[in-house]
Amino acid sequence: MLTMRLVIVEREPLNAETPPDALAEPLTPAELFYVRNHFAVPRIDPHAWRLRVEGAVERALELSLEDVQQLPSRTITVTLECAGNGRTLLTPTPGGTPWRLGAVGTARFTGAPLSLLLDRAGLRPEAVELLFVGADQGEVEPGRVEPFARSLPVEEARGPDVLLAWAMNDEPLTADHGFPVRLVVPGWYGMASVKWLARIVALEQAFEGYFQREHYRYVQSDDPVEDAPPVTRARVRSLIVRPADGARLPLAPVEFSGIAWSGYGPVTRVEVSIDGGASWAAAELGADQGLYAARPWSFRWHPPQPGRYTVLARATDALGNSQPLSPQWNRQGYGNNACQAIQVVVGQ
Ligand code: MTE
Ligand code: MO
Repeated sequence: MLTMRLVIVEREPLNAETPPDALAEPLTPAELFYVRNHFAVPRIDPHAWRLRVEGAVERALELSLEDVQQLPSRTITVTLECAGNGRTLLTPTPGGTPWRLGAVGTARFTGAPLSLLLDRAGLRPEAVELLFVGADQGEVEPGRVEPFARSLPVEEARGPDVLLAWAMNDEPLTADHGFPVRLVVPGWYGMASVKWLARIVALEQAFEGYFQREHYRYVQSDDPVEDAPPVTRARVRSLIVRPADGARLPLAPVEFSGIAWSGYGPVTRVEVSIDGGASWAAAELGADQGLYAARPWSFRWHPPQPGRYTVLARATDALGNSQPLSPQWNRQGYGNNACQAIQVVVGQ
């Protein structure tokens, strides 16, 4: 058996992709699940760790890990994708972590619904956003040190599926994935799921931190960054997992397989093109692991003759969102959900 490893993109801080073969499995083991760290991983003593809930609330709270684990919990299978996944396929390639297509993974996350905690704290009507502050921090610009922190509008934060997760695939979170507790915001690109959660603050105004105002925005050309639309839910996307790009195949029936997901609703259709996008045929959808989990798909193909073929996959979700054939460029390189194209060579 092949020993799979993360595909390292940057060493310090660690940024690494899920290996392609691991994406063929319904769940990605934590050791193979992509890692996206902006700063050094904070070392947290679980006994000393406390989660504070404060700001525009009736009762500020301070919870130990045990307190969080004693709240009623839910387990949800969630596909998490980094908003920068596929950035290197944009031309010109924007700056930022040079992700190819492996900044995505699927895991079972267990934790307390955030809404429970918000009810206990008693959100005041003035609250407009919830801010989630990580225990990691660093210099974001010369002389400006900030933690990784992101906010959500109150309605989103109150959603029943937003979790304060303390387990991933039924094990405690690993250091890289946010031990001891992280936020998991199903359906949203990964940046919303703040790791190493330290504080939750109910805000009366929109948060203006670096990772909210100056990053995670779909900026076109010269728009001021802070006016550009924010990156939120994951755009519908499919990946071709097998065969691999560049594979040489015999002149015999072959099965293409992959996964498809959308942060806007269930995937309802995956189509495959073997002629570079001129014609499309429906793929078969595999087992449904829930609303937020990537859906496997497969497509059997009888190559008509030897040659080089460009194979594409295209997913559509219940809202009718579908993948574009060519990427939609933006300055920070987010949300590239263009159809993946692979080449296969069919021999005699
Ligand atoms: N939370 C903290 N505290 N620090 C971070 O750097 N990165 C975010 C998010 N939460 C980040 C964070 C981004 S951009 C992504 S894509 C996901 O975590 C990645 O989660 P993972 O490393 O568990 O795959
Ligand atoms: Mo990300």
